[in-house]
Amino acid sequence: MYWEPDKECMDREELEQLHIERLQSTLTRVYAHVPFYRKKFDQMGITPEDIGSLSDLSRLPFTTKDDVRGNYPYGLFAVPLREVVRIHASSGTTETAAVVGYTRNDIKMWSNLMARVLTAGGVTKDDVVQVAFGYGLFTGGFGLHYGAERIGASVIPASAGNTARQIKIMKDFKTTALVCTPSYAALVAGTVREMGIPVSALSLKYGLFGGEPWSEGMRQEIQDSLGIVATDNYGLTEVLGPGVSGECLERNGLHISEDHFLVEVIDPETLLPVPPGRKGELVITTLTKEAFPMIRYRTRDLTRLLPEPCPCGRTGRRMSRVAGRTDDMLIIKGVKFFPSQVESLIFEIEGTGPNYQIVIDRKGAMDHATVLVEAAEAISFDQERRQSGTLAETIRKRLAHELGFSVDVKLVEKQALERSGEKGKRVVDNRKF
Ligand code: DLL
Repeated sequence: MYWEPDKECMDREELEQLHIERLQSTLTRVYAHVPFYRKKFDQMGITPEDIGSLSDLSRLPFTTKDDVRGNYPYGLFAVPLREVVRIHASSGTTETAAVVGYTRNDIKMWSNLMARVLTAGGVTKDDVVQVAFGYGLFTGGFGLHYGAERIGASVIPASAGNTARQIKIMKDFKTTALVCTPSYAALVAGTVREMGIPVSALSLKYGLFGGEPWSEGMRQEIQDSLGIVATDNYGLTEVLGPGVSGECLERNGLHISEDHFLVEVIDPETLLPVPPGRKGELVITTLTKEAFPMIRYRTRDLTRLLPEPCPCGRTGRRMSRVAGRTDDMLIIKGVKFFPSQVESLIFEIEGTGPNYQIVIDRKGAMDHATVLVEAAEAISFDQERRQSGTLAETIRKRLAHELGFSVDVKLVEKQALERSGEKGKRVVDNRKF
């Protein structure tokens, strides 16, 4: 089942023609309306007219997360604010977040691409879709909500959290499709079991999960415990939000909506394309976005393109599930952050040394983070015990406030933490994806 068969099953030759036309019009638009791009193109001595074929793509500059942050908040918008009907932002402190905008057409396009993903994952207008992603600056809630509504499904905007209530809603409202992060789905599955609710008491058929990495093993577990077919979907704020790619019921990789995105996979060291089918960093150029076009955005996500055709008949190439990142961004309980955010916060608190370590474990379905912080002075056990307890509590509260989820904090002796060479070892991730 397709949402837009003429687009999803488009002939590859026709698609390539569309690519070049849309690329040229995007380049013309950013050159005219985004000073950041005009300056970059001028410095490199290129104009939009120089890009006559797709093989010229590599002449264009990359755009990075730092470029987006450096233009905070609206510097990369290609339309005046009066044409922007929605603003979203990636997680992070306000200044480090990527702020993105959508015109009315962008929202329409986004809804359609989300409808493709949902349809590919089995959802029809007869479904009751429970969206358990956060609604807010995060793109997950609204993105999937609009897509499901576009299909004509009955949408429950449950938003994130309160698992027992989610399950009650799921049971009473006869939810047939659950939409959330895979780790939250695993938590829901575990809680359903703990509450002694038999799967037969639920009406669930499909799960559409994304926003963070997960494994094939985790898919099996969620599918078995909830009695559903679970598909993966991918996207990122800077490029659109969810809706860039999603699996069909074959569950063998995520179909990219290539009529809207031009994708490349590069070696993150040499920045050159990897041979077809090899793993590398995904780079995306948007082809139809009006408010926030992106040229060769380095996603930092590692994946590979799967060239073999899919039995479902879609011609959009597939990407393998995201297998990690080329930077140090962490995703815990669906929240994205960088160790540097933890570092600057610890740095501001008196009594802490400069060294810290984030230890991540998965207990059952749940991720759990412990932040070990070296004290500035030696902790003499008895005398300072109470004081160090207070310090750990202060750090814990500040981190919970900054990150939006709670972590354990343990104060350790000065120079107690492991180092690798000059640097402290900032992250110990014991999870398996
Ligand atoms: O997570 C958009 C999204 C929401 C996608 C809901 C799917 C479902 P950001 O918060 O900007 O946007 O985070 C984007 O999350 O670069 C990946 O590292 C990671 N990510 C997103 N989807 C997947 C996935 C949304 N299916 C960052 N598998 C991306 C692995 C994913 N990682």
